[in-house]
Amino acid sequence: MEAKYLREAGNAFAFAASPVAYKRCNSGHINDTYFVDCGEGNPKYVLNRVNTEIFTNPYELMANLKGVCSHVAKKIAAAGGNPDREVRTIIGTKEGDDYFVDPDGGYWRAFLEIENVIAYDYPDSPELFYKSAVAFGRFFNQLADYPAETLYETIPNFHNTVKRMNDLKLAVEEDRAGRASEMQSEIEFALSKEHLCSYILDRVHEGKYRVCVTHNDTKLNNVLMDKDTGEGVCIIDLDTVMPGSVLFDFGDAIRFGASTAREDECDLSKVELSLEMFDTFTEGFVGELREALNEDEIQGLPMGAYLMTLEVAIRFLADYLNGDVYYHISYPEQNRDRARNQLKLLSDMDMKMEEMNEIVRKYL
Ligand code: GN1
Ligand code: MG
Repeated sequence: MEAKYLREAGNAFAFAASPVAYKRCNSGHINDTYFVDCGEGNPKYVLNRVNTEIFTNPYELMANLKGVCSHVAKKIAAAGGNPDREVRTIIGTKEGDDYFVDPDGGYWRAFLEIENVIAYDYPDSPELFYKSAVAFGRFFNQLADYPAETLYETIPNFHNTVKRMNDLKLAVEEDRAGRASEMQSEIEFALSKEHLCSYILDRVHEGKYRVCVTHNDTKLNNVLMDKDTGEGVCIIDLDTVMPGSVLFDFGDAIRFGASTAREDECDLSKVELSLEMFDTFTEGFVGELREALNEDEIQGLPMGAYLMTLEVAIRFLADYLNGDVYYHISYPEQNRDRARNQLKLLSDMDMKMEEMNEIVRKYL
């Protein structure tokens, strides 16, 4: 179904011509996204309604986005690249505002669409996954000298796995949707990992892992890849760019792209960690970040993958218990299925930890 005020929003922005068609983008669990066609010969655009239940301060969000995009655009221009293609270009409204605010209080923003690219929900080949690693690594490098302290925390404690575990415990206790008994074994398994939740945060506090500007949502479908060459062109979905550890970005990318199945695959026998994909991504990522990573961080990469998988698993599980208040779902049990999927991946990682450590040692 088309969102209310989609057309009003489309007409509010300073596009090259009036929109003639809209197409909904179905990936993304948080914001609503539409592709906007402004007719033959005109640039295309992306319209995005921000989920302000989750991103509660759209102005801080925009300040982060503008700062990060213009920083990256300068780096791209200096390297002889094309900033219109290699970083998000924000388009303002005809009135010169960042957002069109609809009568229901919906916050709409717009970007230039990047053409001849594709976002994969699943890596078709190790080469493709390797290229995504290089693209995420490059993005991290482009932001290495960004003043992290000027970024707003768009979602506080986003990768605080300890807090995420406490949120799960609260969800179990409250059992708002009456689903806790059905999920007993999943809850027990998740809780048995509680002692690991502070692994990254402890090392950040000890100064072993540095705090850098990180993307924090490095799913494969957040890299736009060139349709012809397969190269990573542009990193998108910059709403959670915040200070963090590089392990977050490595880990979340592995969780998503090195699984042998999609994130909501229900046949759990299909869900495993692919060590080949893990190896490929590590090679691309560490290769790109050779200068940026210290030895502790490289050694910690497998734990990054493990904890990001645990974290997303417990977030899906908590959302299912809370009655699906956070993630978009397309059928009632989807958060349950996602949680089971991620927990299966986690239990497979339990068995492959030594192999992951061995792979990482090759790149030290
Ligand atoms: C959400 O919006 P999307 O689909 O890129 C979530 C991520 C989760 C991911 C799980 C702001 O990302 O943290 O890892 O779903 N984003 C937010 O697929 O919560
Ligand atoms: Mg996202």
